[in-house]
Amino acid sequence: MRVKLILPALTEATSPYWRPIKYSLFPPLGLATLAAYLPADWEADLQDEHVEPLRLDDRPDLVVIQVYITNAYRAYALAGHYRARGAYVCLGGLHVTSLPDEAAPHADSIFLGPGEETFPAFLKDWRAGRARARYASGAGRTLAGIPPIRRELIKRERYLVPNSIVVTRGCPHHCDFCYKDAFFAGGKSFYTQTVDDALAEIDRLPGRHLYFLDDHLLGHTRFAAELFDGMRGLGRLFQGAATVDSVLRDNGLLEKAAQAGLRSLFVGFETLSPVNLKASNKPQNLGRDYAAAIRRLHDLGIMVNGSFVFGLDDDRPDVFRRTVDWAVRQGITTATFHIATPYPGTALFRQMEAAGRLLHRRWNEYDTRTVVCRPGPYLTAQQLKDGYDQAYRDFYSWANIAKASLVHGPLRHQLKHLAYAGGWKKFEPLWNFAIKSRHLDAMRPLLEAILSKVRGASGPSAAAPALPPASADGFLPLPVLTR
Ligand code: B12
Ligand code: SF4
Repeated sequence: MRVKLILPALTEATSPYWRPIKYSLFPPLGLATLAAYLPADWEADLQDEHVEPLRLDDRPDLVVIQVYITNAYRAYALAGHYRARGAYVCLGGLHVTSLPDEAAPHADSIFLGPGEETFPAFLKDWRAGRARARYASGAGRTLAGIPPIRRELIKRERYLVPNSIVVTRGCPHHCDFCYKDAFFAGGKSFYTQTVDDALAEIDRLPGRHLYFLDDHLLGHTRFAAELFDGMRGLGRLFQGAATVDSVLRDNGLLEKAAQAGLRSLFVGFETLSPVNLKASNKPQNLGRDYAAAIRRLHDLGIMVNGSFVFGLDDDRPDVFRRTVDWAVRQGITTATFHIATPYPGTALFRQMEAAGRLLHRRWNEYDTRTVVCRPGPYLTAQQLKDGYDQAYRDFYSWANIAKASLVHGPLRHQLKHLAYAGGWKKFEPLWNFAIKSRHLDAMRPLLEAILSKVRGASGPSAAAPALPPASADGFLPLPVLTR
C-alpha cells in the first residue's frame, strides 16, 4: 500500500511575503506523528510543499493532507487532484476541525481534532472496507502509549530545526482569539505525555538543540518540573513558549527549565491594554507585571520573543509606536506582531461575524499580516495595516536592535541580542543561500553555539564559545508562533 502525506504550502513561493527561512524551520510534525500508525510494510512518503516541489504524477492509494487556514485552498486542490487519480483522500487538521462542512466535499474522510485517536480507528475501518466520511476525536483523547513519531520520513537537511517536539497538547487557558478551544472541543483540551515517553522522544533526537512547539510548556507544573529534572545534565539547549503568569510564578519551575537548557521563550503579551485583555478573555495576563516577567527571564539567561496583537478594539493610532517603544525599553530580543485575525471556530470569529465585521472569507489571507475584519472604533483598516508594517520596521531597525541590546548588563548578552535580532531579520539573502544550497544543516551548530548559556544581569557569564555578532544567525524568534 502506498501512502502519501502532504503538508501543502500556504501560497506559491512567488508571493512577495514568502520568507523561505520561516518555512524551513520546522518539519511537519503532525503528519510524522500520524505516519507512526501506518503498518510497517506500507510505503510512506511525506512531502512538505514549503521546502520541496510536490510530485504530482504519482499514484498513491491513500493521501493524507494537513489543512491549516491559510493553506486550505491549496489542500482542497491537491485533494481533488489525487481523488481524480483514484486515491482515497483524508483531510484533517485545524481548519477542517473549524469548518468540517467546507472541507467534507473535498475528501473521502475528514478528521476533527487531534489524530491520535481517529487516524488508527480510520485505518482499521479502511482496511476492512468500511471507512466513514467523518471521524471526530473526543473523550478517548490521550497521548499515553502513542507510537514513536516517524522521524525518518522527515528530510532533516531541509530544516533549520528538525528537532521540533511537542510533549503536551493544548493549553489550560481559553483566550477568545486562540484556535485551541475549537480544536479540542469534545474532549480534554490540555493533556501531556508521560514524562518517560517525553524523555524517550528527546533521547531519539540527535544534536543538542530542541524546539518545543507546545502551546504552553510550563502549563502543567508537575509534568514540566519532572521533565526538566529528567533533562538536566543532558546538555540540551531548547526554546519554547509559555504565559506571563507562569513566568512570574515563584515555584522554581523556570529555574529548573533554565538549568535543563531553556534559552529563549515565546511569551504572549498580546497587548498593553487591560481593556483588550479583558475583552479577549485573557485574565491570566491581567494585572501582571510584564516588565518583571521579562527581568526574571533575562536574569536566568533566557531571551524573550514577545508576541503582540494589533487591532483589538481598544487600540488607537499610537498603539504601534507605544508597543514598539515599550518592547525596546524592556530589551525584548525579538517581537512577533500580528494583526488580530479571527479564526473560524473561535469566540472572536463568532463575535466578529455577529457584528458584521468580517471583511471577507478568503482564508488564504487569514495570515495575521492582512486586515480581514473591520477594526474597532479607534482605527481604520489602513491605519492598522500601515501601523503593523511600521511596527516591524521600527522594532527591527538597527537603532532599536542596538538600543534594546544595551538593556542587558553583560556584554555577551548584548552581543547575543544584537546577533539574534539582526540575524533573523537582516540577513535574508544569507538564509536564502543556505536553503538553496542545502546548507541549513551547516547552520545548526552555529545556532547551538549561540544558544549557549549567558547569564543575565544578576548572574555570572558562563563559558561559551565566542561568536562575532555577524555569524550569529540562528535565534529562532519564531514570529510563526501566533497566539
Ligand atoms: C510549527 C507551526 C508552524 C510552522 C510549521 C507548520 C508545520 N510544519 O506543521 C510554520 C512556520 C510553517 C507555520 C506557519 C504558519 N502558521 Co503555524 N503553527 C505552528 C504550531 C506552533 C505548531 C504545529 C505543530 O507542529 N503542532 C504539533 C502537531 C503534533 O500537531 P498538528 O500539526 O496540529 O497535527 C495534529 C492534528 O492537527 C491532526 N491532524 C493534522 N492534519 C491531519 C490530517 C489528517 C488526515 C488527520 C487524521 C489528522 C490530522 O493530527 C495531528 C496529530 O494529532 C501551531 C500551533 C499548535 N499548537 O499547533 C501553529 C499554527 C498551526 N499556525 C497557525 C498560523 C496562523 C500560521 C501562519 C498563517 C502564521 C503566519 N502569521 O504566518 C503560517 C502559515 C501556515 C501555512 N503554511 O498555511 C495557526 C493556525 C490557525 C488555523 N486555524 O489554522 C496555529 C494554530 C497557531 C495559532 N495558535 O494561531 N506554523
Ligand atoms: S492564546 Fe496562548 S494562553 Fe491563550 S488559550 Fe491559546 S495557547 Fe493558551
